[in-house]
Amino acid sequence: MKPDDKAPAAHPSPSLDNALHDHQPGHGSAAYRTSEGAGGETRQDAMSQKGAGPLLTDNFGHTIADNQNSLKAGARGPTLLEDFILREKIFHFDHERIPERIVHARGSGAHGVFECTKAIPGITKAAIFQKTGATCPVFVRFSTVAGGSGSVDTPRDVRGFAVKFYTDAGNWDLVGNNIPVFFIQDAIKFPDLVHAVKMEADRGYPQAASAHDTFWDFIGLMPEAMHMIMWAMSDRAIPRTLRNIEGFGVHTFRFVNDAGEGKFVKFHWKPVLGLESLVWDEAVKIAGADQDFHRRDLFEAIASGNFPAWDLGVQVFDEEWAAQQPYDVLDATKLIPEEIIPVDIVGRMTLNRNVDNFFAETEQVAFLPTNVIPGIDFSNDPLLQGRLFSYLDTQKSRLGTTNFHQIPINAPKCPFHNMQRDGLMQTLVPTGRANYEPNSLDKAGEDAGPRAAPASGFTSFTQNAERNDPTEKVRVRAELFADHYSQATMFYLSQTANEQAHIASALVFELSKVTLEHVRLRVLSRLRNVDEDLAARVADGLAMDLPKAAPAARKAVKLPLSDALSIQKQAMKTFEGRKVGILFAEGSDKATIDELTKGIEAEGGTVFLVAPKVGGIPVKGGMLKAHGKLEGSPSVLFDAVASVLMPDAAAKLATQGAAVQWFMDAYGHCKTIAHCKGTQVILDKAGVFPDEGVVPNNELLSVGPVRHWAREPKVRDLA
Ligand code: HDE
Repeated sequence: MKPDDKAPAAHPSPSLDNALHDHQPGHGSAAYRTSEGAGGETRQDAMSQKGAGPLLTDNFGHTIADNQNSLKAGARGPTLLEDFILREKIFHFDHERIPERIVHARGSGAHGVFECTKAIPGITKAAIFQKTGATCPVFVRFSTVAGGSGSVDTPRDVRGFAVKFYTDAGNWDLVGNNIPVFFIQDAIKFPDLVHAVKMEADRGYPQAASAHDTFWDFIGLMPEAMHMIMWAMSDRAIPRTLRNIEGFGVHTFRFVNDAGEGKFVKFHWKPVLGLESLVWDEAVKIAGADQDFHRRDLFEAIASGNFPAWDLGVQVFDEEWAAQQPYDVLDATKLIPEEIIPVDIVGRMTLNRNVDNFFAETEQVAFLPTNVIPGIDFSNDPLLQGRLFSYLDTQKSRLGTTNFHQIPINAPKCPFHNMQRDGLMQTLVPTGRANYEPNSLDKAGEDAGPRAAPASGFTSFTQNAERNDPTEKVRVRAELFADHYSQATMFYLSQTANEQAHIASALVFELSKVTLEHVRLRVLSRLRNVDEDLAARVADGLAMDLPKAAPAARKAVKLPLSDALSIQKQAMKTFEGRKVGILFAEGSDKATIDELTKGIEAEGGTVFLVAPKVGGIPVKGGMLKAHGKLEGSPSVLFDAVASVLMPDAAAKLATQGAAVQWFMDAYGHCKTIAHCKGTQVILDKAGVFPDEGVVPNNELLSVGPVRHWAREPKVRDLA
């Protein structure tokens, strides 16, 4: 507040000189002048009053003279209704939010490019796969499923992986997840699934969590969910970054070639940086340390030129092969192991540009599984079939108008013409009279508008590759849909022993949050059908007796195991895309820090310097500024840590909870800890014992930012 003794100025006084009162260029060209108004309010007024630069206007172009004060009847009087400037500003603000997505509300988006790296014209006529080297722009939105748009990034949850390809033949949206199977087989159960997992209807919690009664109640009653539950309880559901997740189209789709021949296809995205996940304790701590951990990571990686990339792979198979499998390829709770049908890489997607505006792009992007291009078609998967109705519908409710395709992020980048007209928020101005067809207006010299193209337009695949009797109208599931356990068992047994322990522990954690005992028992009875040892471990973790196994609708079959299902079996020992936190303090040796940094950066990693103070502290060899303060930069934010400390600084830090916790967590999360001799006093206090991942600083590069899973039984009791 301004002191009272200053006379209220009728006009802003430009003479004040503190740091605020400067002349700065505006976003465009006009400079503005900062001054103080009568009440001490900061005014930033344009230097030019003539509209030479960006003058502040209302939405109808009227220049605004005062953006600090509303119009009042006297200095202490009521605000006047005629203040159209105030009213418009608040009116617009009041309507800034649109309904958030009913699922996948929290998401992060980015632009990129897709390049076809292997043309497959014999298999599909899809424009984007005709020529090796062909490219098209893409927009990707990653998401969590259960939480609201303001929830955290690291809950245990499925991640959405939705890609919009802006091809020359129109938009193709591949709206998938980071898990190749789904909870349910039939779209009619989707609203029930989502109601069950979202916060409970009466109490409004828990937010972004599946560990509660209603979810597990539903799951226990849906044996078909068991395979998906194995994935959801595995480390796949707590990814380290969005750059380290796989993506899957989930459903069986169809490729159609020029000759009209159809093949079934499953789509896969393989992250170039490899798969990586968090440990549960780390995911929980990150939720507190940085709610936006994944969103920030993606944004920063792209902003710094470390563009994340994924290879697009396809598993192509025909109906004869499908007919011989012990499961139904139309059943979205089943996958095709890649050891059986290899994933053929046909393209690469690179995300190279952040959004300019989160709302306009990430929030307003509208994905539609019905967006396919000639050469790509649907199968009769009953889950996919339901999605074909749902998404168009939801966009109307979210974006409010059938013209949502005109929003720039949704519009195709190829020309589009039709006779659809008008509607709420129409922004196009079609000319002429040809808003119907057939017409013969061209005979009178007028524009007759566009016409259908039977040869190149989209035609639906008509052969009965599903071997189905379309004359029968039935509400049933196909026979093989009844095997709910074979693939759940295959997934569980394909994991490393440590990953199996993570799954068992996740089940114990989630079921421990379930208050209804009969729900826990029912889930245990289903787990017995997946794996007896798993069921016993979970029961033991809950201190419960094992119930009888649930009856299975169809006898399970023994399937070969698949290494591709395990994250740990595919771990990459690379610094690329990984972040190392280096702790230093007063007196630390700058040369050592510089050398570590150089080595990590040379291998494509990034370094984040952590210190007790950020403003620059004296070190041996000069001054050094940290990127983050110790208390705000816990080690959960890094893939590996190092420390360079003088003994006296280390002794002081050993009394600080934040410093001790830094190493305790890195150790507990099985990360590589590189350190100097001076650090030992903190390591001792943190209970860090030597092992192959606790090394001197000069061994950091050779050990790499891998997790040392052999350590885990020493730091936590897993189920
Ligand atoms: Fe979705 N899903 N879904 N879904 N889904 C939506 O569309 C729906 C399903 C997926 O980043 C909604 O625009 C039904 C499977 C992603 O904008 C809605 C069924 C898979 C996204 C909808 C499914 C997905 C959505 C909510 C069962 C993996 C986020 C807002 C038949 C293959 C897209 C919206 C984005 C979003 C319906 C099942 C993936 C309501 C009815 C299976 C990645 O339309």
